Amino acid sequence: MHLGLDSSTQSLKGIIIDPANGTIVHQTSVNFAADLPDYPAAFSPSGDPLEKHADPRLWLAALDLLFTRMVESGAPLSQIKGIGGSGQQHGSVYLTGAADSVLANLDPGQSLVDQIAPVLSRATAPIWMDSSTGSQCAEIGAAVGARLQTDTGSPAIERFTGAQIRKFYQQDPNAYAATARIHLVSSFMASVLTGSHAPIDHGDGAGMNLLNLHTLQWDPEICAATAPGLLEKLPATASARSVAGTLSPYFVTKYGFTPETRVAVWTGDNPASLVGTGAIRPGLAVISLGTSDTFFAVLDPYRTDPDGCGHVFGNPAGGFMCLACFKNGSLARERIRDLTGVDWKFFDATAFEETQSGNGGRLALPWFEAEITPPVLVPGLRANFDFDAAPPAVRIRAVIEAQILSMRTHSRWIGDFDTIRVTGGASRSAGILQTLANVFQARVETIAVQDSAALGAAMIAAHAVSGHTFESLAAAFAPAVHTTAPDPSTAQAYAAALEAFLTLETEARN
Ligand code: XUL
Repeated sequence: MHLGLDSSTQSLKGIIIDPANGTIVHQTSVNFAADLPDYPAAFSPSGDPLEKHADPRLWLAALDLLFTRMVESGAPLSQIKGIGGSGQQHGSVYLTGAADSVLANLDPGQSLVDQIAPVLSRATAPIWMDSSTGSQCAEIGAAVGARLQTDTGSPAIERFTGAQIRKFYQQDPNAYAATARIHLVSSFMASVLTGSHAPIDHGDGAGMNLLNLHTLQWDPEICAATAPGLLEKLPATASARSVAGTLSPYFVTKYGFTPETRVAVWTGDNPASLVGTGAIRPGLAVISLGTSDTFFAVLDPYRTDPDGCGHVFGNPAGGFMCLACFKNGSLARERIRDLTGVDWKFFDATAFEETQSGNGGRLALPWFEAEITPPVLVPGLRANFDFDAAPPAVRIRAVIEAQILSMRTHSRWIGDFDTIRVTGGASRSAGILQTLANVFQARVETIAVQDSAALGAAMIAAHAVSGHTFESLAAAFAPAVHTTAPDPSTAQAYAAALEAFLTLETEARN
């Protein structure tokens, strides 16, 4: 059996798969807000609303809690051969030189938090929701020039780890100097599990503006332009198809894993979702409706986004994937549901039955937070009608259609697709699935598991540790279980809606 973990923005999820039988054996999760309210998952240490950090102790406490829950519910931890994982992308964890011996000698009698917190050289971890590094991006972009995008897959991006590291170096040079290792959330979690510094894979590593996609190594010139001595502080790079190490005795003693359990190199949540949705070959696009909404697909050879919003990441199965990320995803849907005061049944289905495709031209850009795609730093809802006076169903369709039309517009550089796999919490909504099919005029498929990042992480472990092929794993765990066909009679309404969307977006950005 193989365990996949997904350390995301709002939760830590675990899923155990049995590849021999093609079965999902166990699923558990820890919800950060409900279960660990003492450690904030997204806050601003300075009060700047563009700044978003997490308390890294959260991820450690969640790991102990998740395994405790798994033991309590009888999960077969002693039968796990391999553990894989994914992390929210771009977030970074800063450790002193003392981390090496602390990680190697974890005492099962104490918690992970108590032992690892003292070796954090930075108390907080900037995460992907952070948009506060505009000046650092300008500096890195000016120093490196156009090859930053062609070689790393993205121009200088606010939430990417390079700009975040530069900000830390500028604001707290002493703490930066005291930092011996900088990990991503993914490689940090793998390091805790193995008891030694784990590598960063090419999927998550490409979200740092530091990895040269031609050499698959850290780019020395770009690292030097980002912060002094950075190259020496980064872990090694590795393929997600390799093993990081064996499981630390801490977890063997405390939770009943066997000492032979091996830990695969972790990756980012989007690359893991690519695997978990079975989209590791060209031709199939994925829309992940999570805290962020993302649109991604394999593209080999890769191309970069001419508008400078999108990214290229490593595909855990080899080669590359292209991605567009929208920050106002499920949090915006939750805000609109709260504002309209409806229940999820109304939000997911009734609202779409009570309104027409195209919503009579009414659209609302839900930029409750600074947006990533397109880049918008001043938050706020932007509607082209009297939003507050409209009935709930009209307001809901206005937001969902704006989200989907934005995806349509800003994913064009990746390509046009006949079939799109949809995953994440909001893929339960019949109204959203039908609107996606109609806006893209594509077949929309869902798979049985909504947590495709955790599933993908388990599949990566089954591949890296036990040699199962990605094709056989996708056939067993990610077949399409439901298909929504596009309604061709809506194509004209959405062609008009796209024009209205572009007008509204252009006005809102000026
Ligand atoms: C991708 C991105 C988000 C996070 C969410 O570039 O920033 O999708 O990975 O966890």
